[in-house]
Amino acid sequence: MLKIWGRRNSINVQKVLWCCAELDLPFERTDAGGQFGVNNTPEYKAMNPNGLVPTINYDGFILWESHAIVRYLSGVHGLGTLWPGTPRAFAEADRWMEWYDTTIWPDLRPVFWNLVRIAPEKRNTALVAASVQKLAENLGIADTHLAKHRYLGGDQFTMGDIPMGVAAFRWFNLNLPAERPRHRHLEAWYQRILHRPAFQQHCAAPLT
Ligand SMILES: N[C@@H](CCC(=O)N[C@@H](CS)C(=O)NCC(=O)O)C(=O)O
Repeated sequence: MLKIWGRRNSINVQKVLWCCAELDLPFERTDAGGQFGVNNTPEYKAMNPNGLVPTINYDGFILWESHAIVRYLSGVHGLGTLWPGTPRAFAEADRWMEWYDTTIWPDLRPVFWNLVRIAPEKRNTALVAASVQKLAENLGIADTHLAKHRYLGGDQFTMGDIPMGVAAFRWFNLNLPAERPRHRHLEAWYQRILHRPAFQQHCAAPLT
């Protein structure tokens, strides 16, 4: 049985839960992180020395880092679907997982924290404004790509859509201080993502 540690409102845990639901893979989840604690106990840190969520134990194989987990589960259970079947197709999908980490999350993180988790009087509004501006520009790169492809990795849904799917949910649901630029192709892709039952089940709750 696959075991997952992590709270349901964590963006990184959601990637893994969504992946499992796409793969029809049963799992047992233990709340950890945030208000639940657990992640700083010696037992947890023996599994994941970072003290962060998510962590999985799949038949004795312990793994952390959400994208590594998504790639692993997709490779074991989704060859030819979530895990594209050729090295080139794999790279097409994988690129967007890397791009999320290097280009989107560094700006989305401060926007999310300031608008959702930090008290209004303590918010860094200048940082939010600058980060929103950079996000708007960078999301234009995905928009241009999606003008020619139904999904980020190509014509079918793959693991490459998972990190950007949870990021897009935040982008389109946060109460941003500026108007979003029109990204018609990104918006159409986001609608396709929103209609996936696995996404609705694990990733579409109000942001907390
Ligand atoms: N790169 C790691 C980042 C993990 C991470 O930062 N997790 C956050 C939640 S999104 C965490 O554990 N925060 C501490 C907590 O929840 O107590 C991954 O993708 O798994």
